[in-house]
Amino acid sequence: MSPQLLDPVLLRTDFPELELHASGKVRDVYRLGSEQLLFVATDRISAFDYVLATGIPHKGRVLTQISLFWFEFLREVVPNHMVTADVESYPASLRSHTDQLRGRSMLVMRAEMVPVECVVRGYISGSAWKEYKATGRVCGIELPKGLRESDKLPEPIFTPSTKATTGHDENIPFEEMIRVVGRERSETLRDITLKIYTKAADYARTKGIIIADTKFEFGITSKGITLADEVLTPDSSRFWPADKYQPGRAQDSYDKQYVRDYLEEIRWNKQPPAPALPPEVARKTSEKYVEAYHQLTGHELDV
Ligand code: Q0Z
Repeated sequence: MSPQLLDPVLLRTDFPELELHASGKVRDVYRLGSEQLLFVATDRISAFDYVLATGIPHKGRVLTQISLFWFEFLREVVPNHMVTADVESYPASLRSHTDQLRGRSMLVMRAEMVPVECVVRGYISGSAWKEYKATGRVCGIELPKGLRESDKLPEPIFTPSTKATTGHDENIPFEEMIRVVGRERSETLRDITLKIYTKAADYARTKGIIIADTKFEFGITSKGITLADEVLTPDSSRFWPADKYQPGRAQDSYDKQYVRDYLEEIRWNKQPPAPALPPEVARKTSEKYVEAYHQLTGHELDV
């Protein structure tokens, strides 16, 4: 087998012998028998809802390693779907792909997914800020008057959402989640969501990172309610550098700010096709991801 020379940028996975289970903007999931899935994080990046033409070196590995860190950090609070990320112990059928899978993939238990996204917010931003400005509430939760954009909330709030037909998630009241998922299960999911967000956000804050909000996905497996999908990554969360935090405006993104600034600078009309990034923008963005991993975990990503 030919050795991998240098972590090449992976834009698309190509496993023609595997059945695709789901494919997202930046990652792909394949079926492995009936019980397991292979999750692969590519180096694709999205901005303003589109996948850009340029990959970000190491991004897939950084996101995978961040999820693995949190699975371990949270393992005593909630079971998770991870089986192994050790490519050498993957099934023999994946042997020919070992080099492209290393560091950026994991084998997981296939779960019966809960059809509601468990969103938790410690700060008011994005769609919640819009809803609050219009109604004073978010997902039916009354919030204090006079909040500014990006303010810390008096306590974290659970703001479930469902995939709307537009492709954008739609915030729903907790009562609507109860109709879809059932009361007892909804209450359990809400309680777990608030508990793991609080534990993770308290930890991240000690490392200089504000996790303003995040989205968890749960499934049901033989372990009961199981934390699935990616967890507390910059793609599923808003990470803000704590030393730049300034309520009253939108915050800079920890990871995507160079990309957004470039796309604004070239005045892309935010219609496809999405542009490519200059090498320096891709390189500086890559450095931000690698830095986020180091800042959060204290571990070096070998680059
Ligand atoms: C997660 C998604 C992605 C596109 C399905 N353990 C599980 N069992 C069954 N299904 C899933 C999981 Cl995590 C599952 N998604 C979300 C992930 C690309 C969509 F990488 N879809």
